[in-house]
Amino acid sequence: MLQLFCSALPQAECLSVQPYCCKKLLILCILFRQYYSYGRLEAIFYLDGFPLDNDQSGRAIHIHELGDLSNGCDSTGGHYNPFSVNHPRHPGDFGNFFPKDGKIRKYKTNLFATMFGPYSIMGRSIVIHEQEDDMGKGNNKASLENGNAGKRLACCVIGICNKNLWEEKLSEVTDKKKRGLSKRT
Ligand SMILES: [Cu+2]
Ligand SMILES: [Zn+2]
Repeated sequence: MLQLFCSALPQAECLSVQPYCCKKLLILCILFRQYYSYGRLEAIFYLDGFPLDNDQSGRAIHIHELGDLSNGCDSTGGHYNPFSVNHPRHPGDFGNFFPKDGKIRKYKTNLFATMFGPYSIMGRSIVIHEQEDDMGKGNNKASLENGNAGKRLACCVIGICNKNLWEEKLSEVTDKKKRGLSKRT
């Protein structure tokens, strides 16, 4: 079993563009788990600090090609696209996330990305965008490349983590579900 962790500070550059969001978007924790190479990838999205007054806007999350933060989120390249297909069929096209009370708490399974073999996502990056992903329906070229999700708010490089983190975060995410607080899927 392999567990990966992605945690980072927000895009420094966007402080001037979206101060209300980036300044507070400090806790970014995305965990992955996959038991064996043909098993499906699971992920926990655990993010804090979205603006409370703008709760309705969806945020796109993707895996980008490069784990290079030398120029902040701008040096992470485009979507990780090992099979040269159109968006939103990239392995790291996770879709839209809708913060509640400034938080995203989401467990996803059956993801197409993998941690094993030549197409491993290890060492690549995750980017959280300012806007919603149009899921390839924007009728323009960018829609089929990146979903027109706008500015990069925050990003992190995917690396290996301590396995206790998974259990800790998962119980919180699934507890919320049981209490019916997480209605969006
Ligand atoms: Cu992206
Ligand atoms: Zn994509």
